Amino acid sequence: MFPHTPARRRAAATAAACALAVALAGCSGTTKDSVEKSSGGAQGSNAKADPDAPLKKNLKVAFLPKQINNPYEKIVDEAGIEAAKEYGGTGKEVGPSDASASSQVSYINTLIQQRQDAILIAANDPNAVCGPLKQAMKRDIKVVAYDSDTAKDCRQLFINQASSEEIGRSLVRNLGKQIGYRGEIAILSATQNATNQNAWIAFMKDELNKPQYKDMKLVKVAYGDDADQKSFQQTQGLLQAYPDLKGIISPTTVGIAAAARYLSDSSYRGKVVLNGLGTPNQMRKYVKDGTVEQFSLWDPKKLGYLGSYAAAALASGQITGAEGEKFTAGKLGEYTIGKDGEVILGPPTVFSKDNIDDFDF
Ligand code: RAM
Repeated sequence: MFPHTPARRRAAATAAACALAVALAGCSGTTKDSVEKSSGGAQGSNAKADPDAPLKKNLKVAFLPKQINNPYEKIVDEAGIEAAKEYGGTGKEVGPSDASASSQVSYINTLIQQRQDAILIAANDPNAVCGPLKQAMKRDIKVVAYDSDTAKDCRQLFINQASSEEIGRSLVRNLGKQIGYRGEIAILSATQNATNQNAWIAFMKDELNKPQYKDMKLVKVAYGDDADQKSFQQTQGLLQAYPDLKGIISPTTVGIAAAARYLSDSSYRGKVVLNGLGTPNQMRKYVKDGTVEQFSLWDPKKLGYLGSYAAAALASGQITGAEGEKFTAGKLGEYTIGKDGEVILGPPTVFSKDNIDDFDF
């Protein structure tokens, strides 16, 4: 049904390999300089870690989400603020109302002026936030990316919710199974610059190059900008433009909820498969009404909690961000810093009608 001539296959494979290389290097325009430090980002190799140092009291940590009105980011940040109370510090959340590339810059500048001990950022763009974040690190403000990374030399740690590779590949595997490995599919993403989205999409494309997906064709990557209305309209647009569409992967909680809302009220309900990343509370009704069979996510509360403790460990000198260093994240226990200052929370959970009522977030 979908001709895969050798030339087309080769071109597709090259494109996917490039996309993957970009994702692995930290995305769009990340330079060699930004990955030159083998461990721990900007300051990881200079300072010395003291694993026995106690967590400092009265630390001020600030969460800067992609956008303030994203329900997922809210859960993450609130959990991080709660964690700060646990270790005797103060947390807060500030941020823009849209997820555009440079919308976070002025917030970083204000947080520097306020002399926060640590800034935690879910970056809307890997590079646009780099100048001010480097300024922050120069002034000994620790920088932790979470959810969506910056270029590697613009932060000391990246708290990743799950392995980016596992997220990307598993979404394709899951959707493939659901549609019998056959037919046109589309991706409904967030913003075009989001590091996390682009890393996942690169792995999705790479997965799709495997022989078992030869009868599946990715026809379009659409961008809903993590805005509910735009994501809803993009879903409608996809279904109009590709009447044979068999499946949509939306690796964003905003996108998948808007797409599910569109599908549930349309003639496509139960015919077009929707999979991706969503919160159980936003997706519950669509699982119950048969619009969505399954989707995945991790526990966003744990992500915020882990990020908060990692920031405190950095600001207390327990860790510097170098590979191999360990720290204790309160009740979550011990974590080890991996390559390039990455700390991984754990594998994602798949939600379906069988388990969705066990979760409340
Ligand atoms: C949205 C955002 C966020 C992503 C989740 C899964 O809320 O795009 O960055 O991690 O979805």
